[in-house]
Amino acid sequence: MSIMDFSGKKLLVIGAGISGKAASLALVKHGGTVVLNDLRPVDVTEFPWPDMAAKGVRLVFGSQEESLLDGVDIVVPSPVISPEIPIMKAAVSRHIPIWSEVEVASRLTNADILGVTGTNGKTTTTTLLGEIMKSAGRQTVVGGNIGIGLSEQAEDLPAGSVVVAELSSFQLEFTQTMKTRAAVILNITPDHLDRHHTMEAYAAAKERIFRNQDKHDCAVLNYDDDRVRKMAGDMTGTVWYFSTQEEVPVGAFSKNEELVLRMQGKDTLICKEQDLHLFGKHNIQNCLAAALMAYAVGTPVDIIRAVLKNFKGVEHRLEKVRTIHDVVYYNDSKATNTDAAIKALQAFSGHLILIAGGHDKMTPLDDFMKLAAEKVDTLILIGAAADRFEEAAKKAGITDIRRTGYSMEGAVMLARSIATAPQSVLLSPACSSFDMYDNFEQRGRVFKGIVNAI
Ligand code: UMA
Repeated sequence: MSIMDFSGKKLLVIGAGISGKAASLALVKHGGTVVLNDLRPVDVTEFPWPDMAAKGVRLVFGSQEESLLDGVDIVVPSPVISPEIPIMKAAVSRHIPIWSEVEVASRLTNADILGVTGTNGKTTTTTLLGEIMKSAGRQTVVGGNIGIGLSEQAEDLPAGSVVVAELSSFQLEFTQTMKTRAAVILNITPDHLDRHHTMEAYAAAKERIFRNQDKHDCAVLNYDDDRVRKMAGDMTGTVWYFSTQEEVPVGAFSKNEELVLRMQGKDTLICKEQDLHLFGKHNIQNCLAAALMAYAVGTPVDIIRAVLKNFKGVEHRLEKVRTIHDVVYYNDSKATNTDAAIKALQAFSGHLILIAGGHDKMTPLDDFMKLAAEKVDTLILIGAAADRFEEAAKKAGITDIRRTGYSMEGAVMLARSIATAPQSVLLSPACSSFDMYDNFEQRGRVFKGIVNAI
């Protein structure tokens, strides 16, 4: 696709966060007339890009009136903007096209887009794939839901380069023509149902990652996830699978602790599980997915293997922080839902002191607590969710439950006072962080700071 010229187009960008700012700057640079709007009275003196107005972006902060839509050709909502807020409903009734920021990015680049989505594992897979593509010598940028505006990364990249994009359901919901050269859905489990309402709608938003693919493009599906595997019937791209349970007909799988690529009936060893720094079944899935995506765009297995063997993981995802008296401390602050925390627990054989809790997303706790009852010796609860978590933990048969209120320091110090090898201390909250922190990154850094200060 050629790079779009937005001259003569009036665009309303809603939300002045990372994506709103990235989209606004990219759009003015490509000729658009842009209004950047935010409901909050954003303090422009604290704005990281105080020169936005100078670059031609008109800023309207503190209200979100429908009149902002007058004369607008395209609305670009930030991911968090729900289709149910009044201005979005008005845009629909006025038949104004709605493009997410990643759709804008796709219109401004000639690069191949490699898209990664799924409820969990996106960031690890995206980061790993980015590393493989760089190692393969391709001009590569990484962005999207990983915390980097995709449009500022992708714009004006030439053909032959690569955009590795972590894509959330929010971002995919408003894509139109975006075409991925290869894309993966890692898994789908309940999340963001406050926005999408049903699992079907949530899965449908994610499935849009494959929209517009042709047979030269590759759709990578998780064979072990029923909902994802069954999407094969809808695909217009070539389907490859990954599995940690079965030998797939075409794709990649793990068997006898080896990661194997299977193409046209021929098997090639990618690497052994013991060669990896990442651990846990979910991480094997992430490695298989990244390997397939890289292979889909012509990367030799030798390069994939070398990067997999070197990759040390991503901050806040089962990140090893420190060993104190043979007790290892892990930071898994990114586990903002029970499914992610379950994956962390599954990675350990047991002997855990688990620090959990935070802002309660009110998702069911039964499966999480059932597994915790098997793996966790002591459960330390923090934050707003503590009451409900304690009740569910007791119901699941966990007996050693402690609480330290809203104190992470209290939780770490308590863990330290009771932990002895072979136990490990794991922060995997199964909650978002907003009751105590700005985001999960801040929560993870606070945890690491306390552990490192011991
Ligand atoms: N706002 C309005 N009107 C409203 C609601 C919000 O104007 O009715 C404004 C807010 O005042 C705020 C802005 O919208 O200023 C925030 O927009 P945003 O939350 O979409 O923030 P961004 O900084 O653009 O971050 C987004 C993603 N955020 C979300 O999806 C919630 C980031 O993903 C992403 O990294 C970034 O774009 C760059 O692509 C974060 C995330 O939590 C990590 N993602 C979810 C997840 O992973 O579970 C989907």
